Amino acid sequence: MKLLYAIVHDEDTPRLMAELNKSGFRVTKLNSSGGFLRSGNTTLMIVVEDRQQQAVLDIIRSYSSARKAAINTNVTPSNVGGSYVPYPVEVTVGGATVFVLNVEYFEKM
Ligand code: 2BA
Repeated sequence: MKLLYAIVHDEDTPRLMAELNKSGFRVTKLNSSGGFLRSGNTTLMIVVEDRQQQAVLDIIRSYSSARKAAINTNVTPSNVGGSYVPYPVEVTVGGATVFVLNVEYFEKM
């Protein structure tokens, strides 16, 4: 069995969860936030049989979209007398970041 952690954009979550459920996959949703942007994202936990891994990845790929985000960093150029100047940096977030782990044991009590 495999445990997939999929970090996805909040806005993609409802549709993605609906599509996973529609295809018979169970999902646990965790509210998370990225260490770089410090803004909210969603981590989905999905446990499946090995043979189902590709189908889950295909669904995640289909319903996660990449987006641009901007973050302000403070820089101190020498020509502004040592004061901090906000400097916007644009990054591309996602579609999805997925980690796949082996599940040693699984039981529902
Ligand atoms: P964040 O950490 O908020 O990162 C958002 C986006 O900022 C990243 O998009 C990437 O484009 C950029 N970024 C992150 N760290 C950077 C750095 N040190 N220097 C320059 N740019 C940087 P994604 O790569 O698509 O990641 C989206 C979210 O997925 C991340 O949000 C984080 O929550 C998670 N993530 C990505 N890679 C991870 C990893 N190796 N381990 C754990 N979580 C990860």
